[in-house]
Formats: sequence, structure tokens, C-alpha cells
Amino acid sequence: MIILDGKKLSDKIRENVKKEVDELQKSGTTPGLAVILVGNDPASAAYVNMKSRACKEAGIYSIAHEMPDSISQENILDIIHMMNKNPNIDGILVQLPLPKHIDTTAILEAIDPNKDVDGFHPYNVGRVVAGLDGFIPATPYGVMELLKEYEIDPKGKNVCVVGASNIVGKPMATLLLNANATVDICHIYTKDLKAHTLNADIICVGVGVVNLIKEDMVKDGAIIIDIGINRLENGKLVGDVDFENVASKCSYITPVPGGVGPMTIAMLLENTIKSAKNRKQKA
Ligand code: BQF
Repeated sequence: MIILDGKKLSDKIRENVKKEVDELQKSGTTPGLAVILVGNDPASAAYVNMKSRACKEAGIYSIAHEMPDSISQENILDIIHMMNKNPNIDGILVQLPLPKHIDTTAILEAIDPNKDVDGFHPYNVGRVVAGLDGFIPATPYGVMELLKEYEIDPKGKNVCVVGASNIVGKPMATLLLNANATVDICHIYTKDLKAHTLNADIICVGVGVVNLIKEDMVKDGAIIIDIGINRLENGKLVGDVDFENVASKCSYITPVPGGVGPMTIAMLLENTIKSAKNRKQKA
């Protein structure tokens, strides 16, 4: 069993991003990221901090717009319109989830697709589905880079994606399909999850259920990608896979923490400099 070390690869990618930022800066372009955080969910605040810190380390200019839960949709849209117009901002990211009184789709659709570094705007979703160049959502993008680093080619493999969110599951399935895998997408209404996971050469799971994937659901030698993030009562961070019992059965597995999570941050930085390069090219 080999650990897919996302921390190690993310460090490598972030070093490379830093070098590219240096190059951009020498030619007069400083990449910029705007992060919008609504409300006071501690997990969301922690993710935003992580992203801001990563930007700073890489030499990317970042500004966090923090606003109370009570903010109106119009006020959020105003900030987005401002950031759309701001020539120093290459990427705009709205930390999800948003409060219930906010229409998330309306917010995501307000972001200029050329600054949509999270890749959640329908324009980029469509481009990625069509196999065209566009912003790829950071988490599934990170998984694909992790597979590439360990020379795992999804082509012709049976992949089971568990979870069908717009942020993780659907784009994950899309990227794997584009890489010529045969993809099952499972979700809460799936009748026999185990039948799907047992058939899989690669399982990608991200639903937020502790120990959802147990050893009897995994084929010998399978590759396990754990995208789940759960905080236990004792403060410990775990994924959706019963790591202790599953690890010995599989050929490769991602740990939590230190697997897919750090890759998410690294790919956000990649998307931000991709946008900055596009801006430079247009100038
Ligand atoms: C690690 C996220 C659920 C809902 C909204 C490193 C992160 C996590 C773990 C991180 C996540 C999860 C992010 C580790 C960003 C990934 O060492 O294992 C980094 O910061 N993430 C987010 O922005 O929104 C979420 C999960």
C-alpha cells in the first residue's frame, strides 16, 4: 500500500507557483485573489485563512472581504461587481456554503467567468464538461494531479465516485470521464452502494460521512481517494474512509489530513496564476 502524499505534492506545486509569480512580477503583473466570506462559520473562516496564507507565501496579492451573516444578496453582488471591474484582481472566490437567504447560483453567476478561479460558474462548468480549456474546480483538479504524480492513468479503469455535488462529485466524475475512465456516480438514492464500490478500480469519495467506506466494500488492490473532511468530537480530522481497516487492502490511498485537502489549496493558486497569465496576454 502506497500513501498518495498530497501534502508533499502540494508543497512542490506551491514552490512552482511561487517561481511563476516571480516571473509575472518581473514583467509587471502581480496576481490577485479576492476571497468573499459571509457569516462566522469557523470551518469556512479556517479555509479562508488557509487560502490567504497560501497566497501570501506564493507572492499572490489577496484581499478577504468578510461580511456578517445578515448581509443582503445585493450587497454581496455589489462586491462581486466591484471585483469584476478591479484590474488588480485575477480571481474571485466566494467561500461556500452561503447563508440560506442567499441565492448561491445568482452569486456564482455574477462572477466574471474569466475570474472564476473556483470554476463554479456555469460557463466554466460547461467548458470543462465539453473538454475545453476552462477553470477546473480545485478539489477534483487536485485529485487528477495527484493521480498523475503517481503515474495512475484512469483510462479504461472502473471508477466509483461517491457524492454528486457541483463542487466535488460532478466535476470529479467529469474529469475522470474525460480521462477515459468508466465512471459510476453514487449518491444518497443509490440502491446498493457496495455493489458499485466493489466493482471499482478507483473509489473517489467525498460526502462527509465518517467510515462510509469499509473494508468489505473495497476490491483488493483498489485505489482510494478520500475527499471527505470530518471533524470528530476530539478535534481529530478524518475522511469518509475507514482508513485503518481499508488501507491494507488497497494499492494506493490518500490520508486525511494531508491528502486531497492540501491539493485543493495548491490548485486554487494554480488557477489564480492561470488567470493572471490570461490577463497579461490580453494587455
Ligand atoms: C488537510 C471544504 C468542505 C466544505 C467546504 C488541507 C484543507 C482541508 C484539509 C482546505 C474544504 C476542504 C475547503 C487539509 C478547503 C479543503 O491537510 O487535509 C486543506 O483548506 N480545504 C474549502 O474551502 O471549503 C470546504 C470542505
